[in-house]
Amino acid sequence: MRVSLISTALTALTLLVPAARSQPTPDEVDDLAAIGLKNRYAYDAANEDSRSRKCNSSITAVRREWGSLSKPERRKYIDAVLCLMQKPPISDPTEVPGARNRYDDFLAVHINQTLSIHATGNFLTWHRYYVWAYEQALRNECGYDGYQPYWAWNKYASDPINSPIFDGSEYSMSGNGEYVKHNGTPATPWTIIPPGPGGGCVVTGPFKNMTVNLGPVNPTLDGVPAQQGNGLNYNPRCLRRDISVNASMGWTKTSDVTSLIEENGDIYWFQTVMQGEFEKGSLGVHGGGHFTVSGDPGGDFFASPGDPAFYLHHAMIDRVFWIWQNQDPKNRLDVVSGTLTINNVPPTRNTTLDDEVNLGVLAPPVRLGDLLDTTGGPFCYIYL
Ligand SMILES: [Cu+2]
Repeated sequence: MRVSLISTALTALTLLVPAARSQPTPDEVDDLAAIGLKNRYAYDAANEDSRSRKCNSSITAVRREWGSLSKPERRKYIDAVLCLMQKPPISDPTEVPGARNRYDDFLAVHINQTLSIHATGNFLTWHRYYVWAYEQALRNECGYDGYQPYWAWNKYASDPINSPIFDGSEYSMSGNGEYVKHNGTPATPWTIIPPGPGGGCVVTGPFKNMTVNLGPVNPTLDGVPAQQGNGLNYNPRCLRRDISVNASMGWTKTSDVTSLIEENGDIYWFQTVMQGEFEKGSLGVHGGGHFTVSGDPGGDFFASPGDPAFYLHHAMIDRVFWIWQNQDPKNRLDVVSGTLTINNVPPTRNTTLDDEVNLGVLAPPVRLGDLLDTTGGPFCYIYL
């Protein structure tokens, strides 16, 4: 008898969903996710040696959309992030003199590796592993019993400031920055995001007193200069945002997400369109999400994980990758494209499945090919 372990898990989980959880209206991205999950069950059922067989029903984690979490569930996640910001760092102080807490350890690794993890062959797997390591830290070091939530950009693209993620309530990831006049955000050499209603310090919600300690390296906000050196020195300042409906409507609408998934069957094009074709004026859903938040460090290519919304954004990036993979599991679970250097500058060899993905102090190195299946390798999670 072949019963999909994941579908058994899902049935069990559906029964456990608390009644208090609100159910957002499913959209076409959710439809593609559901089709993908069905495909994946069928694929697993037909393949005895499917890697997901180790990821059984009792341990499959389900990552959910922020707006579908109950308020107490949101608050548990927020409190775990605040807890991480209170724990001592484990980075080598000679390498990361500015790290003051465990949250900074994650930011430091991203700053350090920025030029070898974006527009490279490892972009999707590196960030998948990175978000997973963060989720592990929240759970193992801060007692969090949920999983990494994601920000379904498209559900709130028309009004991100009033979304449950950024509405500034105690159940949000904090609100917009205070209004400060500025000249807009130079997202790329080809695209300047017009100034929005923020630009200053975040003064509402759970992260209003947060101190950003590292970076910026490549700031995009007027009046916030890059720090001297490599971005890893101590540079305490407030969290700033300039939430932009221009960016969210520009690149993260439902049609932006569905076309990315449906019109790019090849991993090269999928990851290229996702990350943005800057010279064509496109930020892609990746850049679109980052510049919906903007500010400091959100608008800094290197230090963007210094804004705690980063992890919800990158969970959605990972979900879109997962949805894309599940449209054709037979052909999309062992794919890699790209080289070792950003946009292949300077030129380097092609990335391979046997390359190592390295997160420094955050997690042990793993073979890239083992990070391509969210229900195989070190991972055991799906998205609902
Ligand atoms: Cu990144």
